[in-house]
Amino acid sequence: MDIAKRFENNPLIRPQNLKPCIDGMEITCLLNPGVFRMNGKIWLLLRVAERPTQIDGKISFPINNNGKIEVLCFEKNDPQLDATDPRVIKFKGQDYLTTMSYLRLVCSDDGINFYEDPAYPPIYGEGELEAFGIEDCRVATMGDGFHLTFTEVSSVAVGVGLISTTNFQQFDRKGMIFPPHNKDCALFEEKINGKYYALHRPSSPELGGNYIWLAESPDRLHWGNHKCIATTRTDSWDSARVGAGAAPIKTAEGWLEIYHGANKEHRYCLGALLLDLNDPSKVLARSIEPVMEPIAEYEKTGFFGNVVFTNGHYVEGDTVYVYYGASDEVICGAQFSITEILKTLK
Ligand code: MAN
Repeated sequence: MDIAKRFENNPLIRPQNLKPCIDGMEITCLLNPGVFRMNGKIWLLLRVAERPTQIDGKISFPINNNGKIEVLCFEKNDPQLDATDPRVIKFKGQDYLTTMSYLRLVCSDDGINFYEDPAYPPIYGEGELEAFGIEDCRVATMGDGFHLTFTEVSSVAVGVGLISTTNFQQFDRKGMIFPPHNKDCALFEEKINGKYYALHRPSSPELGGNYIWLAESPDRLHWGNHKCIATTRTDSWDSARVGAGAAPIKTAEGWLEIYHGANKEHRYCLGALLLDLNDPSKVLARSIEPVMEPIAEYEKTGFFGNVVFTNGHYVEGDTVYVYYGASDEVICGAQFSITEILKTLK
């Protein structure tokens, strides 16, 4: 059952509403924003995916080669090219992304109308491990600042990077904290029994799958005591992959985590998990049916249709304002009652 109340103004931001940041590129997709509050405003840290305007018969995309943007270009009819997925291509056995993503801030006084503030620079991938870009950034707001966990993509890996900042103007890059293959990392916004906790999503293709794991750390850099807390479910909406959304929400009944699940057809929905407050490796309840499905037109068609994907929200009383990427192309918002989500869990 879909219990999301979508914003009437959806989509809130489309690719054509922003100017590309990389010379010679266009914005192809806006996706999956991190969300936080700062200076009395609501901020989205957008994932912006750029590439050159496409020419018939060719596929071209940027990569970051040691700080220099290079464009790779392949012939579409090359027998060595597999371009069946709009997001990723394979050429001569090597995988590439069709766009390069970086992170970009927009802010708002009402949570609906967003604008850019030139005082806040975009965050680009840096170094070899981010050569194909950085994606899907979660922002954990804690006593000592904002902690950003995001996907670092390159020819050697998909892993999780960490950046800490207090002002979104100076950034402390901590490097890769969860090695490949890993993504969808959400930090808990407070310590539990003296330790930091994170949800993360390693992939184990030969045995196991794309499951949500929990880890603990003394310093947010070194992670251990990993435990698998949620697997995919056969014949379900979340049969192929599951991954954490934004930071778990603390409720009287437990930590509420809104997560994404997809089936073999790559249809992405949202569901929820309830974790024990004192020991978040204990799953108290989980959605049987999704709490949100791609049913609006802008969620069904776009760059990659049938996708609702979230990794950012803010909470006000019983309401969680969820920002999400629809069809891997536009930024949207929806609100949920936390009580209502909790009631649906089994
Ligand atoms: C998947 C999708 C893409 C993403 C790549 C690399 O294919 O989530 O959007 O670019 O992984 O992370």
